[in-house]
Amino acid sequence: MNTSLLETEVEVRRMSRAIEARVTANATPDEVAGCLREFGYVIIEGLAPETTRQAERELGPYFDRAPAGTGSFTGERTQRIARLVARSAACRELTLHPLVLEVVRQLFEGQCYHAQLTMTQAIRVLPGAAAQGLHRDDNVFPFLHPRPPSVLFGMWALSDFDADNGATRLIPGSHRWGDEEAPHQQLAIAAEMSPGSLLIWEGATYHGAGANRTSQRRTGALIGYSLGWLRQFENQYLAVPPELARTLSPVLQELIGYKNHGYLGTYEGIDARELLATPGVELPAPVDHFTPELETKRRERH
Ligand SMILES: O=C(O)CCC(=O)C(=O)O
Ligand SMILES: [Fe+2]
Repeated sequence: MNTSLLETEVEVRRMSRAIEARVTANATPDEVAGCLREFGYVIIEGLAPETTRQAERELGPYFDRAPAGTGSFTGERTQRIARLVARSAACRELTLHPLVLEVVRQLFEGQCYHAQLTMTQAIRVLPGAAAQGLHRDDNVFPFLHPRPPSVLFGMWALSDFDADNGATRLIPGSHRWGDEEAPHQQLAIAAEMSPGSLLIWEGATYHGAGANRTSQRRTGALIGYSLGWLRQFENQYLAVPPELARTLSPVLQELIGYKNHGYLGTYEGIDARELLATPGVELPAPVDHFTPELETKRRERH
């Protein structure tokens, strides 16, 4: 990007506070999905304050023991707790938030039969932490940009998020950029929000944790979803093994990935959720997975 273009963008960003992608908890899925399509991110204020309070309590003992990261990306003053589905009932509830699931469904429509959970990670940015580099989460895949959404990340605020304590920084609209554009820091805004609010960003939106220049800790629970046929960021079958998955709701079992995606992810040729229902299932009759229902969905895409 040349200098004058950059200046214009910075100016537009300064003026854009009024059109910030921020909605209240009673927003409809269409409104939330509309913000994500337009800006590449959205903040939903006050969506689940009680559940995030519970999550904060449940994760406390893990944060007490968790080491900080070991590189500039993971952050040497940043703690990360994985496997939130296994570790926190409140995080299981956040993962299944109906507004979020409907937004994810809408954004992935036509790209997969169903979405899956890709990563769960509570992140605490400690006082003195340096800013994380701005990046695109979907760069873990060999995709060229721009492209339709493949990953959506939700950051639930478990503490205040502000410009000084390490709130996630994002470049509005950068989900539309090609791969040649550079993510200049000056274009980023801080996603300021209070506990219980949710920031969602599209995997192609440039973002990163901010620097923490305060004496307070910034804590969030990151819960990410992806197209049902992509490799998951977090190995969900190890994170949530069958003994535990068996005790969860069918929707959560599906999200974790136990439900096959057509011919992908079967167990003994059948839907792996049957292994959860009937432990020790062996040599079942194989099932056709190009069902008329999935065929119709596939054709709709073309
Ligand atoms: O902690 C944050 O605000 C963002 C973290 C992030 O983007 C990441 O680790 O990929
Ligand atoms: Fe990220």
